[in-house]
Amino acid sequence: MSNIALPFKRYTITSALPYANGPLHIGHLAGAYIPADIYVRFLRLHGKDVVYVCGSDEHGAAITIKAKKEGTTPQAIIDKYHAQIKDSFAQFGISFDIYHRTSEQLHHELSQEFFLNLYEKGEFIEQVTEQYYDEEYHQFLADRYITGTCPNCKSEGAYGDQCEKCGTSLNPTDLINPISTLSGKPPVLRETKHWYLPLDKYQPWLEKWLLEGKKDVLKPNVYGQCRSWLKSGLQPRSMTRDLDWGVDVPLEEATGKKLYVWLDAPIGYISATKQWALDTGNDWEKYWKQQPDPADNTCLIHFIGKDNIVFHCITFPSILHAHGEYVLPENIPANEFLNLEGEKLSTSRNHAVWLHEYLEEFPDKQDELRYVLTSILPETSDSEFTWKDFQARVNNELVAILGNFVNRVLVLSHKYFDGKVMPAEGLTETDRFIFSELERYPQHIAASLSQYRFREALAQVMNVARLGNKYLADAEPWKLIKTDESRVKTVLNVSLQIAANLAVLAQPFLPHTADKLFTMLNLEARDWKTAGGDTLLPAGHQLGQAQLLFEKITDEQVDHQLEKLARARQTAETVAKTIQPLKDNVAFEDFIKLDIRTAIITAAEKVAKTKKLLKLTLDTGADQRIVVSGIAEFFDPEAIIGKQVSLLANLEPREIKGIRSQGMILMAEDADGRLDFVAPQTATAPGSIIR
Ligand code: B3M
Ligand code: ZN
Repeated sequence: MSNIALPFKRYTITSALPYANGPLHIGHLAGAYIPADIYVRFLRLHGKDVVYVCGSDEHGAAITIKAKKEGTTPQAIIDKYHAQIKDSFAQFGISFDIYHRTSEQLHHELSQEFFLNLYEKGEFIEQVTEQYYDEEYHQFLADRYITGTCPNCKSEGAYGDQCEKCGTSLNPTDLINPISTLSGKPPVLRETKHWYLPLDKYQPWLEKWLLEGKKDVLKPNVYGQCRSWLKSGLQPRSMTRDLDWGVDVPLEEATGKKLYVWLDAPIGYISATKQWALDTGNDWEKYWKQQPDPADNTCLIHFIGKDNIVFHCITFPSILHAHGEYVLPENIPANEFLNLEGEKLSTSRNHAVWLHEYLEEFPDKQDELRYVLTSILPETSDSEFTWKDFQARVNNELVAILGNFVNRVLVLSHKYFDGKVMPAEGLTETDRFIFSELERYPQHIAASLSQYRFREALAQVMNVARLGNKYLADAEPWKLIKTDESRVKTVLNVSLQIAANLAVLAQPFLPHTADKLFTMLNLEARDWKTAGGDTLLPAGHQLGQAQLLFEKITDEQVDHQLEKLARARQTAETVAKTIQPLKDNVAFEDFIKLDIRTAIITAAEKVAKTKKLLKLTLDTGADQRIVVSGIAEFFDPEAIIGKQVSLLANLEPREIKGIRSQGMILMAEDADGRLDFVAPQTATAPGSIIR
């Protein structure tokens, strides 16, 4: 019934390959996986020839850095996270035809073939440049392995590719006082040769293919980014790296060098397809290469998050174009970012909802998360997940509308007619209106989906459930049953047709729920073209048992999640504070200029009109002096009289709140900002020297 144009013979759908350096969180699902899965299920329901491929991205500095941090090998890291990621996807019903990995031999070979193909065509520019090298570790340093002072905001600890404080993107040579994170020593510049993809040469082609050809095809957020990249002019980009983890550059003179991870990762889509074809007896080339017969065409679509736009719209298409035999992506429907409780999702600060934890805490509630995430997908701009909103959407929409409707229809059918579908007779105008609405919806939903408007599509599915809820509430079969049984038969028949339509329409979005619904209705899963029908359940059909589709999310569950996030935030702050970067070295001559000695507090009082300051009188052995100290929040003046302290005695005297303060007492500050005195363990004569 839906007459949506799906003109291609074949569909190759990809979702970004997640780095196998950590578990998945809701931001991943909302970015590149839920939309793709909905789209793929929708295509399959139209009987289309689809392959949906993905896999773990197992190369690049992200993996080696993680391995180093955890004191293990890259191989151990990718094995651990590949398995965990694959399992999370499977549990959420992300219906890949294959979930591959880029460490596979087949992938290495195909990536090398691609490199050689371009190399032999003379596409690469070979260039020798100076790059940072760690002499102690005998290796060139990936951008992330070099830290230093940001030339822009002057903060310490900026990375060779970016300052995370001010967001400026950097080259390693921009850093002031660069340090290798491997040896902790300044790296040296060394010459090294690399192979560059001449993106500047492809610029005119990209302008035509992308800016002209895809103006009305790409989502505005994607098109805008591409235009600004092209406007600022493309530069050659190195496709090789001096690394020891990755795909070997297949040239003798490049021994020890690896392919740039962003060269091999998208080829991962192709190698995954190749493996799938081997496993299933298909021809992978049909899904990737241009075919002589124009009707024998393939539609390639990349689902990604916005941080990957340039690689999928500019770099990878340039590579495919330079190669010459491959199809180019039809569309790249990138999503923006999903935030969590008012903040950016952050793996390093553990501000995230991890999928493997969700699955433990909300067992069998995959569709609830799929539903909420689909409702708030960051399709055109960043969006936000909050646990309160999760609860509201589950309780007020899934439970109160969809679940409630389906449950009432089933229960009433069992109660009045032993679970048999009764004939619909004497249709009223309302009944006819319902049937015409049912007929209309599949096309509208399909139209939204084909334009990647997943939120809108799901909202319409819920409107079908709302329609059913209202119809049932208005008809009141539980009252009517006493007076007009034949009308009740019709009302329940109409309601059951709505429920059956819901089962068909819900499939792309809520696959687990749709399965349950089909079981309850004792119906085989139906493809999209059956949607809209008013006899999906023929009279006389025996229904299955009613079961609850959803249950309410409790306040306790929400509070628990919020507490968990708060705890994670606290821990992250503690870690951030505890691991203060070390200051620059000082010379011993400078250190001994400091006159630190013990003293005893002989008097203490609050400084008027301040919260933090105490005025202390100290016995230094040599004199009695006044020091103003910011410790009032932690110590009562009376309680500290007689305490030993360490005093920096030759600090330039300062006027604080009108009091002349002579020196500074030393305090230890823990991660929570709590202060404590630093003093000898035993009673020591005032004036003892500390060094
Ligand atoms: N692994 C980057 C990312 O996870 C990268 C995507 C590869 S897609 C070919 O954001
Ligand atoms: Zn900065």
